[in-house]
Amino acid sequence: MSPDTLNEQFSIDGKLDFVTSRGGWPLARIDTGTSQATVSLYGAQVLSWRPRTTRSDVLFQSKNAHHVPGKAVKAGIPICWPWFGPDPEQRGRPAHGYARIRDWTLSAAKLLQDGCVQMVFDLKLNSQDVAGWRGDAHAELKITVGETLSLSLTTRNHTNEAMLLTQAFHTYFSIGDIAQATVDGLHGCKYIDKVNNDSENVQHGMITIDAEVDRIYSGVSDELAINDPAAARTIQIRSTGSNSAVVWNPWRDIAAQMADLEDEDYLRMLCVETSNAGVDVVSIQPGSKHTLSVTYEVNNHESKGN
Ligand code: TA6
Repeated sequence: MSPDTLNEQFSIDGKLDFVTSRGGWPLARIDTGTSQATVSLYGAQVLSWRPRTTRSDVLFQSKNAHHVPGKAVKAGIPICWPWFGPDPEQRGRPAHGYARIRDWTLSAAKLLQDGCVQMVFDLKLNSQDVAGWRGDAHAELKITVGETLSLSLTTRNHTNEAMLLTQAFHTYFSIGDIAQATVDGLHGCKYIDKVNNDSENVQHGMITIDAEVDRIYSGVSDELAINDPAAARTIQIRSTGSNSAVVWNPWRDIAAQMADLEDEDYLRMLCVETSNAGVDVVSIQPGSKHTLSVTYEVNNHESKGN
């Protein structure tokens, strides 16, 4: 659908309109009064979100991001679906699945009573769309923008067999200074350390980042937080439908090798991903569904002297 057609069907006066993105696909621009956001129809990907009360965007966008059909856009909240990580069957299919490299269909957009703008996106995937995939699934993603940002991803299994699903909101947070940032709420959780031959460890205290970090935590509670003193804010992450979380920062060497990151980006980004990953594999029975949800909320630190 072109931005013109989307504007005719879905625009909301002063709150939601559609333009053409850098990659040539439609981009939704949202302004609720309490926050501003952009959402790409390619990937149904929230690219930016900034509540009025906070000084900079909550989400990181790489200046070197690819804006090319078929490639993932390194920005905001890519959706990993229907698998997280490498192709589970090792057949050379894309890492993190297809959702982030497909055009989604916008099926609804509305202004809620509380002033939030909500958009609903759909993606259908079956064996005709994906060579060698025996699945037949429907993903529905509800994005609700306001003072907080919420995403809710429902997967329906239309096959006659159980569907094994791994997935993530692969959220790139913008960080003021990675050296001062911490991730709280994972104390006592087991994690698989991808940087260390997938060894199993237990988290003690909060996470600090001073080297490459690539971990899948299990037994995760439904509330995590990123404390970012340099940006004078804490980002609360509340989830449902998930027992795992991924924490990733590529650090210097890997960032330098990634074409879609600037060399210094590892100092200003951090992925904390609400997921079903690692041992947290979801089995969806025939005709059944699973919903993974997350809400982000920014708490600004009081400035000294207040
Ligand atoms: O979510 C962490 C991770 O799986 C890392 O292992 C790293 O490979 C990263 O994702 C890649 O993300 P990207 O957005 O570059 O595909």
